[in-house]
Amino acid sequence: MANFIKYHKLTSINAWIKGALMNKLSIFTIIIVFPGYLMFSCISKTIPPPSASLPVPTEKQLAWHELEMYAFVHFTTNTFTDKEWGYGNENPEVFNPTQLNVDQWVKTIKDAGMKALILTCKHHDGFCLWPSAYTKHSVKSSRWKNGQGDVVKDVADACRKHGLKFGIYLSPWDRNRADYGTAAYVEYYRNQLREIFTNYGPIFEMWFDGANGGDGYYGGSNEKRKIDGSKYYDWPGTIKIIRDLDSSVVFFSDAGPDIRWCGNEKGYIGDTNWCTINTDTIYAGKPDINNLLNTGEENGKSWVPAEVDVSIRPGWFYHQNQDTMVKTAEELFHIYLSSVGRGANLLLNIPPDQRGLIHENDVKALKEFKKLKDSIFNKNMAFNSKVVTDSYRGNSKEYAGSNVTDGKKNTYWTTDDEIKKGQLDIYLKNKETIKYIIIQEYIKLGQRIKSFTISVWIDNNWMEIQKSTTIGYKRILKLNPVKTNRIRINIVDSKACPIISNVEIY
Ligand code: FUL
Repeated sequence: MANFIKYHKLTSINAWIKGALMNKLSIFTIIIVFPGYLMFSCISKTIPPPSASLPVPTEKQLAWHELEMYAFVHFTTNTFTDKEWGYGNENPEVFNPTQLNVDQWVKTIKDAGMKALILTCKHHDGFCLWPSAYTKHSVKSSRWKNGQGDVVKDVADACRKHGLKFGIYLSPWDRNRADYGTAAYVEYYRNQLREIFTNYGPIFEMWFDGANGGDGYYGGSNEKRKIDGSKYYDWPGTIKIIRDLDSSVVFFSDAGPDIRWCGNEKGYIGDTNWCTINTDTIYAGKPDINNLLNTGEENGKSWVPAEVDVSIRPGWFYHQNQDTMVKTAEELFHIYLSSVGRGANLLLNIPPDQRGLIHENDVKALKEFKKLKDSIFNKNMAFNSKVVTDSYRGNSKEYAGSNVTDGKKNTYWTTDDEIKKGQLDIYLKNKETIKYIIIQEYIKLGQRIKSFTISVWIDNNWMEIQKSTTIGYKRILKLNPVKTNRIRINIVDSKACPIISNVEIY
């Protein structure tokens, strides 16, 4: 009994202490912990990022977008025979550059602000710039270095030495081969790809040319041959062979699969340019698809961004009579705005001459182009500027407007999922004359914006000065120069909540 009383006294004392403690804890909880928790959770609440608006680029494609501008180099027997398309019967001995200096090519290209080089290892005439084990129709039968030279190796090495990426063009159409049009030729072509990818890689881009003209030498047959461009080369099989050798390469052709043609050779992509397209019905050389390639498709199922290929001269190969026809710095800058400035990449052809050098006139034009471009994009007036938006995702700073002027490519402004428009007002410190605006979507999560306008604050009013459609990886808008201290980007419509990672003003 004594034990019983003792036990109950003790338990009730314990209960009392516990109760008191609990009460204190409850009071403590109500006064301090709970509001603290609420405040903490408000501050630290992470709002999830928007989910991807499919399709999205692969890592390789993202890296490709960032290259923006690189050079094409067309060089073969045509350089010495003054032709654009060699017939295939050229004597390999004619290939004999007297002062070949690939360092001069690479330096010129790099100094112009380009990040890669794509070399025509074999053009339609079939002459190979490397000593292929599968044909005699190559540098090894030329007078250059007594047949001991290898242009592909020299260029690949020079690119690596100077920090440029190296890419290749290997014409599927071959006007020299007797077996062109048969299965044996496709095997020949694949063997050459194996050779190049094994000996000269890594290769950042492989350029498949859709041209299949018809007539040619074909080992002496001198006839017209037609192949079915959609089937003959079995592209999926060919591409698999290469991917197994080098998984880092991106493939260019009319239809992709990684990069698509822009639909013309004049140097422009559509003002509306979707990186997305439905590739199912497109194949290299298919007629009447140029307009589609030029704009892409808003609801395309695959991410296949466009590359704009154009030559600095009228021809793709060097011709002395075109020495005075080299595009001027202003023309090159216009091309830059119509390609890179519309979310495509620019592949600018710069053909070496018979000496094996990039001609002085081309070097001069490239230098002036670089100077002009640098003078225009000299000081980004928007850097670190205040940005006021009509809304931002979950009211979380992580997605606020200031992310577009912080100079970081992985931060962005975006809205709540259901909001498909938005306004970003960029406040400059002083009134400035503005001439260009650069806008970039955060394409990692897909291309979204369908239409937008630009307005400036003048005389206490917003004045609309530009109206356009897509933005994509990069949009550069040339403005009629205007003095203002406030610029409004108004996203009018978007496939999903808009996401902008960067805005620059010049
Ligand atoms: C075309 C070719 O026929 C031209 O000669 C040039 O190589 C150009 C880049 O592609 O299809």
